Amino acid sequence: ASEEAPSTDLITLTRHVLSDQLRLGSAATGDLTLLLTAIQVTSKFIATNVRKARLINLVGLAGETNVQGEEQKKLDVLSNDIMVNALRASGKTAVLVSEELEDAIIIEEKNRGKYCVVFDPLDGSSNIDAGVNIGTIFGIYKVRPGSEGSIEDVLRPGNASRYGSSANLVLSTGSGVNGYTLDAALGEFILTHPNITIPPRGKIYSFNEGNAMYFHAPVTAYLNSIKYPAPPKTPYSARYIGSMVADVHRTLLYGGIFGYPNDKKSKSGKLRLLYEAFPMAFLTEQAGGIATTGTKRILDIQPTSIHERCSVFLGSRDDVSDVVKFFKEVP
Ligand code: AHM
Ligand code: MG
Repeated sequence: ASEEAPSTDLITLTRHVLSDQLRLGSAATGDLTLLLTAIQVTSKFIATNVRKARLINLVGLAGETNVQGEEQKKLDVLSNDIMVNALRASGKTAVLVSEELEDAIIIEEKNRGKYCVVFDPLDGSSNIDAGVNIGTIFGIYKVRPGSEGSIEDVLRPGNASRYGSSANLVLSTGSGVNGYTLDAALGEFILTHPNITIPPRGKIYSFNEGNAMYFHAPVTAYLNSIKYPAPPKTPYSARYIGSMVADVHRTLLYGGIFGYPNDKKSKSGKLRLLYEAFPMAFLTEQAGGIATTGTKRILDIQPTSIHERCSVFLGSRDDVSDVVKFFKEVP
């Protein structure tokens, strides 16, 4: 067997973002790099807490309080606190919107920077106890010129936001998508999946079909078309984890389609526009795919409130185009 010498030239996330900024010749102040450093630390901190919590759950019979006598916080609340504390302390943020918090946080003047961060601190939390992949989703906006930080800075179409990400850190700074894997020994995210590109067509569909009886006609017709195709075509495979971070991650790498449509019961769908649909739509488009509500490009939606929801179909160009066709043709 051939033995490869270990690489002595690691491309860490920080190095990669810095070189990207130099390459683009942007007036790099280092602010974005510092903000991303803070976000990386939160990802590591949240990841260790998720692992610890699994162990704590095993000894959970001892009671619901830890050794210090403090009540265990639910992991999603804990993750939210980790994000808020780190982002505020970074000095680079002006507005924070979290799935866990009813209201946006406007950062006080002494800590204020020029970025707004929208995030879902621990997406897929219904999967925590099963040890299934969960992760953080975030989007970063610059405050509008002259603004001191207000909700209006984040109530902007998704293409005004610049970056989005998730579990095995996947990041786009607006010129393609890169995947980084945490090297636990080094404590660094290492570039392992440069320039992720979604295959133009896949063989996988990812929907919660438990909602099928509520689906609108175009969605039902589309799903039937991939499950009962006219020969010689063969049916698609179903894969649905129920963690958007994991389902979208797979879709980016393998192709196919992920969908969480609105339906007769959930009139606006389930996923949140600002910190679920926008970041994932951004990553998808940057990787060469499409993200739509079925009738409209997700990144073009003008949000009107911070927690609003929207219908989502995203993934391979040809697969998502098929859904759009069904929306045009099926009444
Ligand atoms: P959450 O933010 O409360 O975890 O909900 C969002 C999650 C997504 O990760 C996932 O795509 C979806 O909800 C799954 O919903 P369902 O359980 O209805 O299939
Ligand atoms: Mg979520």
